[in-house]
Amino acid sequence: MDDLREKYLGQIGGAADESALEDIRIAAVGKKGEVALKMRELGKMTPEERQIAGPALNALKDEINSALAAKKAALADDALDARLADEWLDVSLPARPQRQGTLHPISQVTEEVTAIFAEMGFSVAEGPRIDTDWYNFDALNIPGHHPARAEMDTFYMHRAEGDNRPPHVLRTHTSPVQIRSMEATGAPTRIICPGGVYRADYDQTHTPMFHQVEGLAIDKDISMANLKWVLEEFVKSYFEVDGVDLRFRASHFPFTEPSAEVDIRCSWEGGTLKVGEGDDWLEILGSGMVHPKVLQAGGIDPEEWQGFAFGMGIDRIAMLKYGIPDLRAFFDSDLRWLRHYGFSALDMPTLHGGLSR
Ligand code: 2NM
Repeated sequence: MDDLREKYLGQIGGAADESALEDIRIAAVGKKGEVALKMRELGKMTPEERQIAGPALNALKDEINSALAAKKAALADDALDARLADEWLDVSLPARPQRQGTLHPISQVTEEVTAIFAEMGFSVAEGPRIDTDWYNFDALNIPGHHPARAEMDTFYMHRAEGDNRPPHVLRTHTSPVQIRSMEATGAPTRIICPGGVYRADYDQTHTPMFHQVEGLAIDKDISMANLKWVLEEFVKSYFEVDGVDLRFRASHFPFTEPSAEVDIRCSWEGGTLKVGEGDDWLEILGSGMVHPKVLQAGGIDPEEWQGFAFGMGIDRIAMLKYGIPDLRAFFDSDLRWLRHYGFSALDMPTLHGGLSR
């Protein structure tokens, strides 16, 4: 029995894996194993011999079974340790660099503006960048002879000889989207229209393609007072200040009556813009009450409805907020510039999360 114990405990100790252990179990304590064979020999013994050998064989069987279980657990532990050593992951490492690509400041500002107006119940409307001269001009009370057509430096689409379709232009503002939206949904309505617009102009402060956001609110009793409140809320949210003075200067646009240009109080001390303090004024947008003829062009009865509209340059307010000095750099696709002024694509602006972080 001592030989058996030594032999099997030795084999168990050296077993490399669970299947080797199973072979040892069958050979030692299986139904036809060596311990079972020895037990069969108990019948040939005298009662005195049997009284000693029987319990001793049972004890040996128990001992081998315990050793098998212990070795099985040890092998499982080793296997787990090996996996842990092999499959480790350092969760304290920094995330992979995610500034491979960045959000262009114009996209960032468009998202910010959209988030602010969404909070005030405005939804986003979009439309074609190539539109008819009717949607871009006539519907907005800018007739063919109107100087605004010439002033706008419009890009006209080429027309083949004999093409009788109405002339098409690259839209010079996003107002045609608002006419289309009036036609499609009628009144009441509250929309903003952000997007690219085109004018044949190129110098330090003008690019032939730039971005605008225009707003439109139409209801039974909308007034200039509503316009002032909405714009004040917008300016405070956008520039992330608690208070700001607005100055409404009488102006003229063909599509609004009355019309006003809006300045905000600011200071340029030390070369950086501070909104809401100081003695300077900064023009940021144009606005007014939508002209009855424009409502009519959009299929809305001006006897029943009225509304305000406004428009501003996205590129311009992006430059002001983020201290970008040269407009033309917006469209150069210079990777170094984009990395410097770009925003993380994962930080979508929300009012509760902070617009610009
Ligand atoms: C501006 C200034 C004032 C304007 C008007 C309209 C429409 F389509 F509703 F008539 N949209 N945007 C508007 C009014 C735009 O931009 C400086």
